[in-house]
Amino acid sequence: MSKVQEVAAAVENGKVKIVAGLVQEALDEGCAADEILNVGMIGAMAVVGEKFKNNEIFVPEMLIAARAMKKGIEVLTPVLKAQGAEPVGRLILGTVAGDLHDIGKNLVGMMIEGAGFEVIDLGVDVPAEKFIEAMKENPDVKIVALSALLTTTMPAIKDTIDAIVASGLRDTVKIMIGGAPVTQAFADEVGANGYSEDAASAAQLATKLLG
Ligand code: B1M
Repeated sequence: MSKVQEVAAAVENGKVKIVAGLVQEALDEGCAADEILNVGMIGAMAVVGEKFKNNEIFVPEMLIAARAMKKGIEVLTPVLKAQGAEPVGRLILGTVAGDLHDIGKNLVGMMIEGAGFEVIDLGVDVPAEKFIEAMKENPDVKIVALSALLTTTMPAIKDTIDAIVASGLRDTVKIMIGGAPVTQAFADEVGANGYSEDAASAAQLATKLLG
């Protein structure tokens, strides 16, 4: 098994403690950082996402794999930055105003990072104005991703989208939404560009929206 394959297997199987060491060994052996990222890590997370979608693994395994990937990315980030490798795109993510749930959002962020994006995570209980401020500060952002876990905070998704429209910035971004009570019908109703049910499909959707 090549070192890159070892990295992929370690990420897939959530071997948090050994991933950073394996990534370093792969770099020391002369493997290209982007190959380690794309084949070893993003590829592994795609497998994890598929397994999650097919109910072969569940949230804890996905969280551990995501954590393992983060450890590897910590080692790769300075190398990739030094090489000037650009992320595929930048995305603003947050849980909407009034809502403190962040476990799902964090998973979504990790999976989207795994798809090669740079994620600007605004956290939880994010008012519409803060999303707009972040869009103004980061004009190259192509996607805004809104999470809500409560039926009572779903209207904050609509309020956020309405505020983005009112700010005149709606045409500069695609907006994707999700969270347990959110549906495709709701996404259509509030004028979002896309909805996804889980973190794995959120990463696929972000890639599609960028296209
Ligand atoms: Co809360 N809570 N909670 N809670 N909580 C729920 C959501 C609830 C369903 C529990 C229940 O009653 N059965 C219920 C909501 C009912 C409703 O609105 N229909 C509820 C309630 C009522 C509340 C409070 C109001 C309770 C109270 O205080 N009386 C309160 C509200 C606080 C607030 O936000 N203002 C509250 C508080 C909390 C805690 C703080 C204790 C804690 C959150 C801790 C944290 O997040 N750091 C908490 C928790 C843990 C839950 C449950 C048990 C678990 C949520 C979770 O993390 N799931 C939840 C019950 C449940 O879901 N079974 C519940 C795991 C996570 C991986 O899944 O978040 O769904 P999920 O994310 C998924 C998808 O939804 C999707 O992908 C993720 C991964 O696959 N997804 C996206 C999420 N965001 C996405 C964005 C996308 C795309 C996909 O694109 C942008």
